[in-house]
Amino acid sequence: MEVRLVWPCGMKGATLKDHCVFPLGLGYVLNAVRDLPGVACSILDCALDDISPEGIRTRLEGVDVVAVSCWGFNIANVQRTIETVRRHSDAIVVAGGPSAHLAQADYAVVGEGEGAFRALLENLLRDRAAPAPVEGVFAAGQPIAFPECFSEDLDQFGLIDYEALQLDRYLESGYKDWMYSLKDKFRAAPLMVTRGCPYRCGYCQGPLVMGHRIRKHSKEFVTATIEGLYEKHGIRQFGILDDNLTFDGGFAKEICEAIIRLKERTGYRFVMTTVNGVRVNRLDNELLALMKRAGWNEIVISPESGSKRTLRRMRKTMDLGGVVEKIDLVHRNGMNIVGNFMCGYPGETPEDLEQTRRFIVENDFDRCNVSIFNPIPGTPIHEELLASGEIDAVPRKIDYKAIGYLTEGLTREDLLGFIEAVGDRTRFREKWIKDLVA
Ligand code: B12
Ligand code: SF4
Repeated sequence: MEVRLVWPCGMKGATLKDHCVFPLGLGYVLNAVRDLPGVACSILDCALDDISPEGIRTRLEGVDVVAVSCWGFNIANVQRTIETVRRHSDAIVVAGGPSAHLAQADYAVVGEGEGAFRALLENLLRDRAAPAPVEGVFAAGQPIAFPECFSEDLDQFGLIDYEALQLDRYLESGYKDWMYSLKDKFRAAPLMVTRGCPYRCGYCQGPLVMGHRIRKHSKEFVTATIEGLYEKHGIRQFGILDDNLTFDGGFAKEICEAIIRLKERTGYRFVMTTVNGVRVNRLDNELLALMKRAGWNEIVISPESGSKRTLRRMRKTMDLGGVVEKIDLVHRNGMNIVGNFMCGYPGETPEDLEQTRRFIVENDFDRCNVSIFNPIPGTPIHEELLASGEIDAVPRKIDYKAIGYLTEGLTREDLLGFIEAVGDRTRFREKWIKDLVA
């Protein structure tokens, strides 16, 4: 059975440099099915090879299963890709990834993909027309729910094959990790250490895709990944993509210590990042000191709002006083601090925005990123807005820089005025950046 894992092109018109997401998830899925007898699986990267959703028609000969990765930002292209496949071949279409539930595929693999996709292929090999059901896989027309089953052993499918994912070509095409204080400086690659997040923020899909329980790769897996990337691809910046690396503070310290030992043993020099942010209440002096020694120079946190009322509505259990203390602690450990904030959350008023503005300008962030709230299908707040009739069910592109939703208490001018008032507050400590590149 010939299986093609498809990474669709992203935003039309944007270059990879502007809009580059590395298909790490497909690396995990590929590993999970590679050794399956009777299956030949490879990746078709439409973003890298500039293949339009219609252009895929010339790549379908002999392909039995087309399995597409769906995110909110590429959902329109996913849909066009699926239509092309249907017009030009009789391949079975499978959708996977965070927005799999929105695609009109024959089967949607919802949530973590490895085990479910492998089981689906096994069942298709036995009976192509009517494969036995698999938990987490939904046939067209079936009501979809995010599954609760997640694999415990993250190491089981082996190290990620960054060659198969064409990391070097991604780097040539402009792929970069998001280290705000040092953009474009080092060759970068992403990796995962943990999956899952115990929190339940109303706007976030993370725990729906990867569950609420934290599951971990071993220290050995992490250091072997870093060593391989350093030696084979010249990577000097490692971006940990986890939702919540520091939730288990003890484990996060063990990971830092393992990285420090690797550096001491090999003489390697590289930096570490956690672009999605770390949970602020889990940071203590010992962890921050270890992170600094392991290679972190910038800590990203996501308070999201300076208004207690908005934080309650977001179901974000965040103590703003604690954030202020941790900003100081990060600085005392010689690292820059970046804050992610959101505006336009349902129920917000100009007074909430003013509290957030004050929180940003009165505290010592080295940079703040402000996004505009957009409801992500499947998240608790999306379902709430849908039920109240405030939004419709039509899938829309998720773009945090555009006003795609406007809550009753705010005008467009309020939102744009807030963004302007917060302004570009980048002021990284030069000394720490110089230390880094010395
Ligand atoms: C890391 C990350 C990023 C990184 C991406 C880094 C990279 N890879 O290059 C960055 C910071 C760039 C990013 C950006 C954005 N992200 Co983001 N991101 C994540 C995060 C934390 C992890 C994603 C990841 O790489 N996981 C690692 C791999 C192993 O998992 P995976 O890709 O999900 O793949 C697994 C499954 O999804 C599935 N799978 C995936 N593809 C396929 C295909 C098939 C065929 C099958 C069977 C299975 C399958 O199996 C895989 C293995 O289990 C998730 C949250 C989460 N926990 O999922 C949010 C998340 C995916 N991001 C989200 C969003 C909204 C965005 C942005 C739109 C935000 C923005 N600022 O505009 C942008 C979009 C990208 C862009 N450039 O415009 C949403 C997605 C919602 C949606 N439905 O699309 C999530 C769920 C978080 C949230 N807010 O709820 N993101
Ligand atoms: S926003 Fe962060 S802390 Fe909240 S549920 Fe999502 S991953 Fe967890």
